Amino acid sequence: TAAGNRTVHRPANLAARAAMVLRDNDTGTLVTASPRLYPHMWSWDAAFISMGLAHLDVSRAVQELRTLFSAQWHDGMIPHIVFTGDDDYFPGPDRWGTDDAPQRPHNARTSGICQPPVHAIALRRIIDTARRTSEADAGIAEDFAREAWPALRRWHGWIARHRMSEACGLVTIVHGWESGMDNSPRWDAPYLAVQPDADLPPYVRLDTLKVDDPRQRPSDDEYDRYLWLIEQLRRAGYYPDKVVETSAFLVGDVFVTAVFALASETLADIGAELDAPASEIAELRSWAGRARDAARRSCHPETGMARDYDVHTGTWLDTESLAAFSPLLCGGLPTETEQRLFDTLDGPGWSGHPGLLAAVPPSVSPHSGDFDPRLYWRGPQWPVVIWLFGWAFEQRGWQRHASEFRAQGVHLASDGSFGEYYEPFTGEPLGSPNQSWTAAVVLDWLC
Ligand code: 2M8
Repeated sequence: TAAGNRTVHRPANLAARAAMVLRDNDTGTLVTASPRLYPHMWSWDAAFISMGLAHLDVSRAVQELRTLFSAQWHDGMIPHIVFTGDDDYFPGPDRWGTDDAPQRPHNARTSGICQPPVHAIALRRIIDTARRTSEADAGIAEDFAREAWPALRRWHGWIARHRMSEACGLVTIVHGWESGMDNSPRWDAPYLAVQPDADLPPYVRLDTLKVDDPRQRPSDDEYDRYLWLIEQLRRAGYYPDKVVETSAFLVGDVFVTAVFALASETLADIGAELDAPASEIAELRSWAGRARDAARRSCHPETGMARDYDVHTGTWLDTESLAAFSPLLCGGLPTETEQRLFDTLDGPGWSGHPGLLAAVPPSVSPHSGDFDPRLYWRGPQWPVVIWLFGWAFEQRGWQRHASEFRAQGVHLASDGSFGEYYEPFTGEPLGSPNQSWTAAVVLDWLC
């Protein structure tokens, strides 16, 4: 069937196509983030991909996380990219220069930063899916949860130790890429302080060659800053404390903080089911509590919208991005503030904007001066972020919002192209087609 120019697939057909994307992008031990643009494993993509895979084959799903965790750094960090042999991506491992870092894993080449810690959430989802499927699948998932527990604890411990900022309590990031929302207007002000000098080694971008329209990607000026930060990280030898001391970009990220709170609580629940030591569970819950408090304290006193914090300038960053709703992921707000946030989210500046094809929030409010409906993290809708909010709503007992996000998310993706992101008014898929995490969350919505 077709709605206007847009093809619309029925659910069964859409699920079959999503499964095909995951199979096509599978190299055997990892599913690449997308076929051409991202031919490697990304940390938070892998988490979402694994829970999509759980609907096809639970053993394959746990293998995905196993591959990622086997590239964990000795200090506990889960790196943001695990490189495959393919060198068709920039910056690749040579540019990162992580081979010289003593903390790096010896069996894999990786980048030297991290991404939002959604992995415990994926594990939870895999266990729940497997338990619904069969006893045998439940056994596979639970055995893996026991196997993965130490790695996940060390990962959360790394964040708690090195990234919970004394200045604002939020989890800090040292590169916009660590937020997962690379060129979001959230980072415009902090990036002004990142001034590449003549020492920036020359480079050639590859990403802009792999999308239909390079204007859907960050600018060259932004890439200079991204690469300059890598130069600084490299010079700091990727030692976590030195990195935090020397990076020109140091920002408390309220979205990562809320994800960390939610994932730490989720991991603690998994630990309780596995009879993990009480002290380890309590430690996770205390990290969750600290992160939740910090997310709450970030909220603007009048609007209730959550904010990031620029540690170098000591300023709160007010940006009309989806991250402003982060406390809804982890809780901790007074009921009134929470209600106000929901009203804003449902209102005309967000999901309730009358022009949207699907009633789910865009990455930036269409009412914001920063909004660009076609530009990456500056306006398009991202199914994967919608999934995360929807899942959290379900956990928190907000079933109506959860099922609304699911139905509208499916509607957005029903053209079957599994775009990386979508133009919110027309539903045109943008960025990479056949993006694995889009296929994975659509599969999860449909199963
Ligand atoms: C995008 O980021 C990478 C850099 O990490 C890139 O632009 O090359 C982001 O959307 C990020 O959140 C995502 O994990 C990655 C792979 O899908 O692509």
